[in-house]
Amino acid sequence: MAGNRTFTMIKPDAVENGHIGAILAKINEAGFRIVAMEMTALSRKDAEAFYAVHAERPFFGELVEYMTSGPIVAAILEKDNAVADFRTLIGATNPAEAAEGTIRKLYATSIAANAVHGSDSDENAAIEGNFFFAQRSRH
Ligand code: YYY
Ligand code: MG
Repeated sequence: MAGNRTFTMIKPDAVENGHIGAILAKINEAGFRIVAMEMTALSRKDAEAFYAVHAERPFFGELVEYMTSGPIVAAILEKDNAVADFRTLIGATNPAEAAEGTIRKLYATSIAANAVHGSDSDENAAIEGNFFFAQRSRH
């Protein structure tokens, strides 16, 4: 059903800092149902492919370094209006600008190490979910 799923990653800083449980609790409290979840790690090739849309941006190298620096948790989440509601729950990309109570405000350490990913459209939610949970031969 269109519009009821999004994709998230709990990023390496949040995993390293012990925030998996707290972040999953906030996700559940906000009314999202976890429909798939995996703790894994991104290879350089995975990270470059996942963030290919940012390949020409000045922060791309740092982003790939960071996203391959440790384990992550990938998950598909279900809720009405999932993409927009999840972006509200995580807050602005730069945690310094994120609203009080948002996941990035609470748990991010910097704009690069900003604790969580959230899809920006229904189309990308489907692509990103499939990247982790359909294409098992990615390595
Ligand atoms: O969707 P969102 O994660 O909020 O931000 P994007 O603009 O898609 O950038 C993806 C990712 O890149 C962001 O979560 C952190 C990193 N990044 C950065 O390190 N420095 C920037 N100026 C912008 C983004
Ligand atoms: Mg984005």
